[in-house]
Amino acid sequence: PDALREQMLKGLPSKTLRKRAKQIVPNDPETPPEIGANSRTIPGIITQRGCTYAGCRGVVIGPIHDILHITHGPVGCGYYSWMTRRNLARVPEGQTNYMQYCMTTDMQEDHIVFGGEKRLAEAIREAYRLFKPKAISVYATCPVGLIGDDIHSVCRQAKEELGINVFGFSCEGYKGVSQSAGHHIANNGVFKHMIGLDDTPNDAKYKINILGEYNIGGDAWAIDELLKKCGITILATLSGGVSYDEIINCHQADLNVVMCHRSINYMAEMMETKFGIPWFKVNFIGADSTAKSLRKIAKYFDDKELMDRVEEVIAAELAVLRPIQAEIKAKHQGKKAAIFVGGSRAHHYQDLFGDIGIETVSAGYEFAHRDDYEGRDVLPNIKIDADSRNIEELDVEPDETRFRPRISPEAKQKLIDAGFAFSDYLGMMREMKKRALVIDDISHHELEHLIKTWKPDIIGSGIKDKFIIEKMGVPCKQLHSYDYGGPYASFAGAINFYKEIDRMLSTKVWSYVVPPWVKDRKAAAPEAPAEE
Ligand code: CFM
Ligand code: HCA
Repeated sequence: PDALREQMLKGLPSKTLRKRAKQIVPNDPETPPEIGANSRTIPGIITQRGCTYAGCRGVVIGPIHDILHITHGPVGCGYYSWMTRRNLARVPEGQTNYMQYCMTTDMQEDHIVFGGEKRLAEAIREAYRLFKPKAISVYATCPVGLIGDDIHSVCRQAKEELGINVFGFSCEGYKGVSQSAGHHIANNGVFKHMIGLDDTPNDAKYKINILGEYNIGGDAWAIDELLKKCGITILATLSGGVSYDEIINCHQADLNVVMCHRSINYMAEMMETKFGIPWFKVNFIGADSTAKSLRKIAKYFDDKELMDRVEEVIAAELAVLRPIQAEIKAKHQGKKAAIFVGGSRAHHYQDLFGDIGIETVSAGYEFAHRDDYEGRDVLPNIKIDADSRNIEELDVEPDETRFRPRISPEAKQKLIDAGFAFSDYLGMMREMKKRALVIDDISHHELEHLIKTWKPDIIGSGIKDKFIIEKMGVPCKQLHSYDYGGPYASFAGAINFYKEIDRMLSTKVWSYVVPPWVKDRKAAAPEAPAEE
C-alpha cells in the first residue's frame, strides 16, 4: 500500500499533497490510524461528493412521502433532487405520493435582486390549495442564503395562516463541506418540528425505530418483513418508506437501532437525551451481520420468548441462504473488491462481499467523519473547524414529563458487562485487514492508480465513476442505486446480492474491454475473440 499511495500522491502541488496524504492511510485494525476526513475538497480534484442541500432534502427528509417538499431556489436544484435517489415508497390507496412531484419556487434573476420571500409565501399557498398536505417543508438553496431570504419566518407565517405544520431548513448547498452537513441540519429540523408531536401510546410488545435506513431498492421493506417474523414492531424507519404520522409518534419506541451512523447519529443521541430511548448500532447488510443484529435486539429486550423466536427465524432463513452462498462463494473465493461509497456503505458492504469470499483490499467514504473510520472513541479528539462550527448543535434536555428510561441502570450495566455496546460505533477500520488502503473522498486520479496497480475484481461505487471503472475493464456495482436492483438488506436481500455479483463477475463482457493504457487487445484480454 505504501508504493501505491506514493503513486497516487506523486506530482501533486505541495499543499494539496500534504492534505491528500492525510486522507490516504494504510490500515491497522488494532490501533486505527488517524485519517483526514470531513474537510473541504480541494478545487480541481474530481470528487464524488454532493452538497449540503442534497444531504438534507435528498437524503434525510426527501423519503417522507406525505410531506410536501418545496425547494426554494433556481429550478436546477429542484430538478436534480427529483426522483434521482432510489428511496422507494408505498403510498396507501387514496393518498398522494408527493415524492413524484418536483416542487420549486423556480427563482429568477429578479427574485435574486429583490428577494424571494414573497415568491416562497405564494408557492406555499399555491401548493396547499392544490394538495392540502398535512405538512410542508421548505429547503434553502445556495442563492437563498446569499441574498438572505428568511425562510423560517415565511414558514412560521404560513403555519399560522394554513393551520398545518410548515417548517424550513437552512441547508444551502455551500453550508458544509459535503452532504454530511445536510444530514445534521435535517436531523435538527426533524427533531424540532416533528419528533414528539403525537403522544398516542402504542402497546406493541417489542417496539423499535430503525434510524439511518432509507429504503433504497426496498431495503427497509426487507428489514421490516424480517423483524415482523420475529415479532418485533417497527414504529418508524427514519427515513425510508415512512409517513409523517409515524415519525411524530416514534418517540413511543423502547429502542432505536442505527443502520447508517453517519447520517443519523445526531437523532439517536437527541432522542436518548430527551426521551430516554437507548440506541445501538446494527447492520442488516450481510447474512452474519443480520443474524448478529437480530440477536442483539433480542438480548436487549431480555425475553426468552423473543430470543427463541429470533433463533428460529435465523435458522429458517439460513437454511435457505447457506447453500446458495456456498455455491457462489466456491466460484469467487479469493477475489478482491474495493468500495468507495457515501458514509456507511463502504463499511457495511464489506460484510456482504465477505460472505462470498471476496476480500475488500481498499475502501473509503465520500464524506464520513473520523468516527466512522476510527470509531466513536475518537470523538473527543476531533478538531472542530470553522466548517463544522457553522452547523447548529441543538441544546437538548430531558423532557420534563416524557423522559422515561427504557431499561434500568442495573439491567443496562449487566448487558455492558457482558460485552454489549450502547451508543457506540467501532468504525470501518477495526473490521478491515491490516495494510488495506483506506482512502477518504477518493479522486478519479487515485482510483485509476488503484485499478492499474491492484486490479480489483470488482468495485462498489456510484454513478459518477461507474463508467470510468468499467471502461477500464473492471465491473462496478453501484452501491447507492444498486443499479436499479435490490433489496440487498436482510437474508433475502443478501441472496439477491450474491446472485447479482456472481452474474457480474461471470459475464465474459469484461474480457472485451481494452483498458486505455493497453494497446494490444489480445495481450490485454487473451480470452477475447479476435477482431472479425
Ligand atoms: Fe447513509 Fe445512505 Fe450512506 Fe448517506 Fe448518500 Fe445513500 Fe450513500 Mo448515496 S444516508 S451515508 S448520504 S447509507 S444517498 S442511502 S447511498 S451516499 S453510503
Ligand atoms: C447524493 C445521492 C447519491 C448519489 C449516488 C451516486 C445517491 O449524494 O446526493 O453518486 O451514484 O445515493 O443517490 O448518494
